[in-house]
Amino acid sequence: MTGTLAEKIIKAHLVEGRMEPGQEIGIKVDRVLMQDATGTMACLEFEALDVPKPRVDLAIAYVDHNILQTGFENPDDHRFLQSFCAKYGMYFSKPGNGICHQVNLERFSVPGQVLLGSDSHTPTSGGAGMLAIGVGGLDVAVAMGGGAFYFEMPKVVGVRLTGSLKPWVTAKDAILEMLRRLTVRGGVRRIIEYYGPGVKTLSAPERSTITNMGAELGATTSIFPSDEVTKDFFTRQERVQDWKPITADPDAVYDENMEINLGELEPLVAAPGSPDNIKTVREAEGTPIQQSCIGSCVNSNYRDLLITAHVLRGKKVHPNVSLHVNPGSRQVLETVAKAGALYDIIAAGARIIENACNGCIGMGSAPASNSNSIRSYNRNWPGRSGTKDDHVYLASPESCAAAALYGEITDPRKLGNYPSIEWPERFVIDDSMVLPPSREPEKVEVIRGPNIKPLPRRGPIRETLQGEVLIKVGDNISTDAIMPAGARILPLRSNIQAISEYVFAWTDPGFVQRAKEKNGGFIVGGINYGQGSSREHAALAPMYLGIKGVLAKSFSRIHKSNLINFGIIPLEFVNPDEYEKISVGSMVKIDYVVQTLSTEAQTIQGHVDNRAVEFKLPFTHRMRHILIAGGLLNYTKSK
Ligand code: MIC
Ligand code: SF4
Repeated sequence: MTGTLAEKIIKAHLVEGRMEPGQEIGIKVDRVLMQDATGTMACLEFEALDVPKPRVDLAIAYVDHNILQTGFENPDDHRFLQSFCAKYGMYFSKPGNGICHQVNLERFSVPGQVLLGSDSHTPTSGGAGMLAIGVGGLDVAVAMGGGAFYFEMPKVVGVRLTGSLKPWVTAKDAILEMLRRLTVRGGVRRIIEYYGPGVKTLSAPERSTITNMGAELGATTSIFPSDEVTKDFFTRQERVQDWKPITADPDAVYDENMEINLGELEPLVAAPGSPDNIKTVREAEGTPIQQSCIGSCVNSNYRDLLITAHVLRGKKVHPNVSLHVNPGSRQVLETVAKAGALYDIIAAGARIIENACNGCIGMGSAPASNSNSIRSYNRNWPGRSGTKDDHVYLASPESCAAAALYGEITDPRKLGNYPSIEWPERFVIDDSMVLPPSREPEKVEVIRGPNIKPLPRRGPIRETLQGEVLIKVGDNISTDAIMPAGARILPLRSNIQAISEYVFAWTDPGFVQRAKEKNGGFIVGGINYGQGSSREHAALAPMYLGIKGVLAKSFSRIHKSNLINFGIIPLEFVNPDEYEKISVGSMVKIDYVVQTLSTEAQTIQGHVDNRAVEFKLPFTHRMRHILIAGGLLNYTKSK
């Protein structure tokens, strides 16, 4: 593999390791981002590292998730973050300025640079040629402190794009097609790199729709080249000085190859349950819809809203449908308002929601019980919307707008002429809601509200790990299932003791009580355990409850790192059939843990109900020592 775009960027940032798939490498990070729901912890973690200010070119915290202010918790978090940023050399994007990924793409993406963000959709900036990776907050804190970011060198998958999208078929349909082909675990340990003649037919925001939802493939990141189309976007953002061209070498060799002819795609939907549950819109046509939501970090750019306005112009939303529109950023909202298109959306009867995550993470906009909601969002795991028996379909803004008008899933190609959307000559440029760090940090006091509790810590790992299996779950369990979000739980992100009461709340309401009674224990999972978000609370809260290890068939990348970062050992069965033999209440005992981790041993033998069971130890030298130290914070401090 030589000369892919991803490889070039990694090579230019490499500080340690060999760039061979599966080998651990360390890369220098140029920029970091955090959002409020993961950021308060990341800030507390940065504070614990005792580094006075960021050792990266730019560190920024956005407020976009914990937006509903139904009590003091969220505004206290906003105030904490604002004062923390002022004191510790970070930029702060105020609530109301927009969703981190959209704003970052607009104002802070830089082609060829490395971005690390404490949110799984950080790869959105990959649409502008950035190598942008989503990780847990602690990895961001360490990178911000000047540490390299360590990860397994992924395979690079080259996706050759040819042709161009037909009317009413969109970038969202292209990434849904990728999900149809690869499923939610097809991207694990892979970077998805797009190239080929079809690339130039997609604008930077459309490319970002595709790289954003690479997170749903489980990919480490996704990236597009930076070309004249990217330059055009940067020019309209009045940031052409930040632009530079960067592409793969013409003779680049990819580890794996795919091809998509954009001209052959048709409108698709992800049916309820999982983002890879793909059907054509034609197949789903006629499904009655009670709610339609257009927005979230994957599809809330200027183009998305202008198309929505075009579809709705002069018409009314169907009487049975509630249409929610959340623009991606204040820039999008202002530019759409200036273009007059906001009027069409309002006049049609849409509910304009704040420029933030909102319904995407169950922060409002929950659908009615047992009803169908079609959303231009990126995730539809059961219950994520805030309603337990939800039925969420994921589709393009075009398909969502069509459904809003007709009250049922409707092929948008029936809507007539497809408008050609002109980008504004200049977007509305106003960075006044991004506050720079204080020039007199010594005078700034970090303000902590009563819900902001100190970071819990775990001591070094024990030589013998033993306890009961407290829960057994299936394949593709998302972090939303492990540590649910939503309007009631999300405000507890700065208080681990309080939020730990909700671990597996919807999957198994007895879990927390059991964990407390048994003094901790083990979790058993299937394939791709912990897919989805970067939330380290899905490791931190189980750690608080005394979870010692997770035994699974395989793990998602970010969650596996988060478990290691908080001293919980992720163990894969050597023989996946062992999964069947384990049940809740099984006794697990693993001896010589430290001794074995101190060697390069690839397996460890444990006992489950006195039966010998082998587990893989696919850990690098560094991961072993993080585990022995009881987590990344202890490890980093000891260095
Ligand atoms: C999500 O989409 O699930 C989130 C909420 O943005 C998470 C981050 C979090 O849980 O705070 C993510 O994607 O990483
Ligand atoms: Fe926010 Fe949803 Fe994007 Fe996560 S996926 S960052 S909750 S808009």
